[in-house]
Amino acid sequence: MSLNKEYLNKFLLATEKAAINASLFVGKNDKIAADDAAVKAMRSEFNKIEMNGKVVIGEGEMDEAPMLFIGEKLGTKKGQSIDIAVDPLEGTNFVAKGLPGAFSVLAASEKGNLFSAPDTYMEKIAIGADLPKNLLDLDNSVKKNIEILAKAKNKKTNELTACLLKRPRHDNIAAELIKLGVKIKYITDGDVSGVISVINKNQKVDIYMGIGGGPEGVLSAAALSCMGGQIQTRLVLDDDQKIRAEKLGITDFKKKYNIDDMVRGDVIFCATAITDGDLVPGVKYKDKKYLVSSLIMHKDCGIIKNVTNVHQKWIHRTQ
Ligand code: VTB
Repeated sequence: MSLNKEYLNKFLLATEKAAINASLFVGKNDKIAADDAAVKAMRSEFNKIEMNGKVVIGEGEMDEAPMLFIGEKLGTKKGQSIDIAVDPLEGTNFVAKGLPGAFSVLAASEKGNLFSAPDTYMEKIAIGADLPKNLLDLDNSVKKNIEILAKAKNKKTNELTACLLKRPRHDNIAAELIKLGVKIKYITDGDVSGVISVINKNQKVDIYMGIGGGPEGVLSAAALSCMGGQIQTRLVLDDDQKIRAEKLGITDFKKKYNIDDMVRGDVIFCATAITDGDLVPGVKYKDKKYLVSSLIMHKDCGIIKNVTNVHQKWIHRTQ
């Protein structure tokens, strides 16, 4: 069964309102207030939607986060049973510092169809559409993966571009890529859009590699599943995190998750920019109105498009 097509616009309102609320904190050097504003607006919109919603990827695990925690029930408790992955503010640093690349994002599926990953690190390797299924493997060396990809794309390795989060933990990967002549596009934060860049024709990125957030991994897998890209991931867990992962039903800590292990069936994906980004422009305030732009997708309806909507001056009052 597909998700009812009316859910797309309803979910879009949740990321739009979260983005508007977070935009009030752009450049104010207050990550926590910005995140809080986004979470509260998103939650309030979710609870107006006729659904039996449940957060499977959220702001933290139960007992750790006040809102939008994994397991939290959302909606009117009538209607379809839906699992929801949220990152109300992806790129808290970007908002705090007034930099491009922040957005509010969610993905929804029918109950049981999204991988509920703990809020830990995750290894990721992602590539675009029209390539043989499960082409690359996290257990291959960087060299082997790059050579396989170059062959499949009928390119030389020095014609490829890889996107990496700029972190010391990726210095080894970067050194290998440089040896192979692969161009590196570094990002400072925001690996959901880093992963999506492999499928965005304007960005000319061939592969995303490295360790980022687990929740962001599932959200980007949902986007790629609508657009035909591929991703393989593996959780990176210390002993405490293994206990948390077990609570979410994960028993094989070394499992490699291909896209079909993380996302099944129909998917709705909404990402609304807060500050300007590679996907869409950020929230603009003009003539007492907010102009908000989003990338929205509904897999079973074949919808992948950018939309811009206008909202009257609106602030979600928290109390
Ligand atoms: C990524 C990225 C996030 O954290 O998950 C990254 O998508 C990984 O964590 O935007 P470290 O910063 O600890 O490396 C963010 O950059 C911030 O949440």
